[in-house]
Amino acid sequence: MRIKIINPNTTESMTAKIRAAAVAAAAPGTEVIACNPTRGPVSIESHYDEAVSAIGVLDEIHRGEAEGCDGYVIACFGDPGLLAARELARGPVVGIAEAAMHVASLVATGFSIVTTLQRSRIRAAHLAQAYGMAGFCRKIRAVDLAVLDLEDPGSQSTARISQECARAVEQDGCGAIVLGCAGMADLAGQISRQLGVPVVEGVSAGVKLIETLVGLGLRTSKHGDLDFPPAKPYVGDLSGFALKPRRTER
Ligand code: 5HY
Repeated sequence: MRIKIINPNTTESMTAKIRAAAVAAAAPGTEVIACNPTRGPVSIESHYDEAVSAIGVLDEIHRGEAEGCDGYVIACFGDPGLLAARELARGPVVGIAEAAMHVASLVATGFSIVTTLQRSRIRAAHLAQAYGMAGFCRKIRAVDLAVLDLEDPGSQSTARISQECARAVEQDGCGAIVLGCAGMADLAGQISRQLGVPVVEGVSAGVKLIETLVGLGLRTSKHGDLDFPPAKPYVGDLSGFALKPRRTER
């Protein structure tokens, strides 16, 4: 099975961290391709960053379809371009926010999310609502670090994240923690051991979900709104995104 993990931002050190988490989670026999777009924001911290980064995600899905990928993980906690990616892909696509929230809801009746910036809490709340996870989500906390601070060993980011997770366990009535950034993919094991609760990061959760879905023989439904997008001309710089007419495969 070949799974493509797409870091929607353009920071290669973060892609390397995501790749390591994905490879550690993958079963023997699963090939992991980890990539990031070559154009777009260095980190995703706003609706604007998400909208622009979705173009790079779709570029990578197009390439992945040509490379014969069986499934995809979108490795940014905003899950940018998720539904558009599902329209393009034959196999399953999961976002790490979606994956982590669903997995946490299976091992606890409630989870708290620990993310980077205060403003990201609102985007995470929208996603919890959209995924039907709001009832499981006890609280969304932020550590007031920019996404790229997680790449800087001098930022004390690991200590601040684990302290915030500890506060969540003490104060929120949650049984599990969801880490709210792909740049935290290396921290789940150590924080879980420190706190004695499940700590879910979405990259490994996403890889295991894709392995499960592909193993069950499930593909993205092409009946309804996730069918391949209608062919039409695109003009200007985006003309390369025009799709050719195709016979729908079901
Ligand atoms: C992420 N940003 O996982 C998100 C986190 C966020 O560049 N990778 C990013 O704050 O939305």
